[in-house]
Amino acid sequence: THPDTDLDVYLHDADRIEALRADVRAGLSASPKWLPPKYFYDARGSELFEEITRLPEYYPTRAEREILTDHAATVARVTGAKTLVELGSGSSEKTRLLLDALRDHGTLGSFVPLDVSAAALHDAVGALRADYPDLHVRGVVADFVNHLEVLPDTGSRLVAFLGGTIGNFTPAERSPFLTTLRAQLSVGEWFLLGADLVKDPAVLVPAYDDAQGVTAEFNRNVLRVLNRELDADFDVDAFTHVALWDARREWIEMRLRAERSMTVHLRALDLTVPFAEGEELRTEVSAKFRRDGLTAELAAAGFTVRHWWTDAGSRFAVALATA
Ligand code: AVJ
Repeated sequence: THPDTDLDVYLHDADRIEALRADVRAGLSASPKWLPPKYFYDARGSELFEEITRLPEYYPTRAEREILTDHAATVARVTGAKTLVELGSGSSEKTRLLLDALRDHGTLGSFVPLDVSAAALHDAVGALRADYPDLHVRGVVADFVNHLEVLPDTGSRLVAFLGGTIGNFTPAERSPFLTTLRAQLSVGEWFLLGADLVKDPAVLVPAYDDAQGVTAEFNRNVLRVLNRELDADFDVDAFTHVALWDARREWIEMRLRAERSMTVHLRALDLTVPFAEGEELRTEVSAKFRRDGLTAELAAAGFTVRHWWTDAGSRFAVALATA
């Protein structure tokens, strides 16, 4: 465990490893095989993701930053939030646009970044405290799927869930997530949601299959995580990166394709996993949204969308909804 007095820890290393073991056993025993995307983000994976956000093909980060730059002041005025909670905060880089606007508006008292990574949070909290000396910053180490009930109740909250991470849920997972989040909030509190939009696959697919191969490295990194954490022997170079657009389900799927038949051992799980030549392991779903569909899903969970903003290219949307 990270010995850190700056953080409230709800997700302990023992729970994290137990969840990893259960998820990997379930996913690699299934047909077709799958792994949850949350295990991409070890130190190397987080660095690779930061690199992805700067790629010419990966538009979501820039599009969302454009929206927040244009509308953060409106978010501050409309919500008058005293507490900003950010789910899956990572480096909290774009969040500074919101913090600045809420500070200028004069209502903000505290910021609560919530993330599974204690290391990332520790660094983010340190930097934020230095840059926002009047702000109360408290990091929460938690999993936003399992620990929503630990959101601090300091009143007049704005919960931000940015970056399009909502797309990592399947539709069946989104509904309980949104309903649970809504149940934690009081009427009049706010939810700010960043979502990537359905668009031409000629734009979507390269965003997940860039020319420099950074996304391919990010994808393969999950096998390195399993090798380290579960004493596995994946031959990482024997897997190639696949990104495809599922037009019916309107999501991008990332997969790892076994280029030869092989048997992988995960010694910590006492699990042996055969791969056929050409077999594909699903590592991520990144769903893309339409305004009507997402507004209806939010309404079904008890949220009312008050604002819907897009970037100039209509590639990405930020919705501001009230409980
Ligand atoms: C962090 C989940 C929003 O789905 O676009 C980037 C992760 N995967 N490139 C996304 C990701 C491949 C990203 N999210």
